[in-house]
Parts: sequence; structure tokens; C-alpha cells
Amino acid sequence: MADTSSDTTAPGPDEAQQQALAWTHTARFLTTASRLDQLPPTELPEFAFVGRSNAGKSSAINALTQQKRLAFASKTPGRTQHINLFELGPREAPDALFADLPGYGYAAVSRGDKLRWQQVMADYLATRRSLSGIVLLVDARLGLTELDRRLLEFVSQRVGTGTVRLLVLLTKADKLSRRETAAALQAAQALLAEHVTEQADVGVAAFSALSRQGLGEVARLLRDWVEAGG
Ligand SMILES: Nc1nc2c(ncn2[C@@H]2O[C@H](COP(=O)(O)OP(=O)(O)OP(=O)(O)O)[C@@H](O)[C@H]2O)c(=O)[nH]1
Ligand SMILES: [Mg+2]
Repeated sequence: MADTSSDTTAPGPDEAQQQALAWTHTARFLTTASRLDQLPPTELPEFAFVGRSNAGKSSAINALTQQKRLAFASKTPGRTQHINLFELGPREAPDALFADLPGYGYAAVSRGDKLRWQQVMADYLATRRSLSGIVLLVDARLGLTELDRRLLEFVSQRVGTGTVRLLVLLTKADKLSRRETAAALQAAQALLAEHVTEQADVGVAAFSALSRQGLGEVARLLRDWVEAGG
């Protein structure tokens, strides 16, 4: 069977992806913080999962780490209220951290809480020294909304100078047809081209925690970030 273009079943992870998935599977809870000064300083590269409330950040972390409840995922938007840190790699020699951040844009959060959280997140993204990658999760059906664009503007300098990598994940891709997914990827790419400079290290991928679409590719990409020096 030479032509696989009409084959609807995605290929399983290749060897490098399997190794990357074995690495993401090592993730364990490290600590939780509601303020920046509660986060431990670290020399390890830290990758932050950010995006609108309900975009699927916690579900993506659970899928990537192949652990059902490592990050708390919920039908109730605004569930993640703290910055949760997870450590990866051998226990005696951890090599990276994942940070699950609270979502933005959840209307039912009180104005005071919202402002406080926006400030914590802004400070985190602007000042966290170990931050070396941002995974921006966007519901593939909505695309990059105004709030996501504002976030991109906000991080564009750190991303543009190459100190922080960026990966945009179009989540819940299981809800879209292939054609819709391709269109969503193209729209996201066009928007990114507007917001971040060409030389920046930026990727876009379709992802589904449910169907596991993109799982191996994303694990591989994050692993590559670590191997490239965090
Ligand atoms: N169909 C589908 N549903 C998903 C997927 N990922 C997440 N969901 C659902 O979307 C809802 C929100 O998921 P969460 O992972 O809790 O989202 P979050 O971004 O962590 O939300 P906050 O913590 O509120 O910021 C839950 O009901 C999930 O089951 C996916 O890939 N496919
Ligand atoms: Mg969450």
C-alpha cells in the first residue's frame, strides 16, 4: 500500500516520538503557587501552558504525560486557579518543568480576581527567568481570539529575541474535519506571522487530548526544546 493519503487512521508514534512520550510520562507534581514569589527558582527549562479558560491546557498536560489526573481538567471553566509546576526527567536529574497556568477570559470570575490573575500571569510571562517555552492552547473551533492576540503581543519581545520558544496548539481537533483543521492551521500561521518576527522559533500544530492526534509530534517537539538547551 504505497498511497496512504486517503488513509484516515493516523500513523502511530515513530521511535523518536515514543522516546519523547516516555520522557513526558515521567512528569510528577512539584508544587503549586498562587503568587510568583512562591515559585521555586530553577535552572531547568520551564515550558508554560497558557490559553483561554477551557481551551484544554490541563487535558493536554494529562494527555502528553499519559496520566489521567496529573493536571486537574474540568468541565467547569476557571478550574485551574494556581500555577502548578510539574517536573520531568530522571528523579535524580530532572531536566525540565511544565507549568500549568490559570486560563484567561473566563467571564464568571470576579473582576478583582481577574485583575489579580492577569497581573500574576503577566509578571510570570515577563519575568520568570527559567521560562524557555510557551505552549499557547487555542480551541481549534475558535482560533486565536482577541485575548490570545493580546497575549501574543505581550510575549512577542521575549519570543522575538529567541529566548523563549512558542508553540501554538489548536486543541480539540477531534471536533474538526480535516479540511477545517487545515484551514484553522493556515489562519493561525497567518496570524502568527503578523505578531512575531520571522526568525523566532514558532510552531503551530493540531492537537486532541481525546483522539491523541498530534500527541507524539508535540512530545517530540518539547523534547527537542530540552535537547537544544532548554
Ligand atoms: N473533544 C475534546 N474535548 C476536550 C479536549 N481537551 C479538553 N477537552 C474538554 O474541554 C474542557 C476543558 O478542559 P481543561 O483541560 O480543563 O481546560 P483548561 O484550559 O485547563 O481550563 P482552565 O483550567 O479553566 O483554564 C473539559 O470538558 C475537557 O474534557 C479535546 O482534545 N477534545
Ligand atoms: Mg486547567
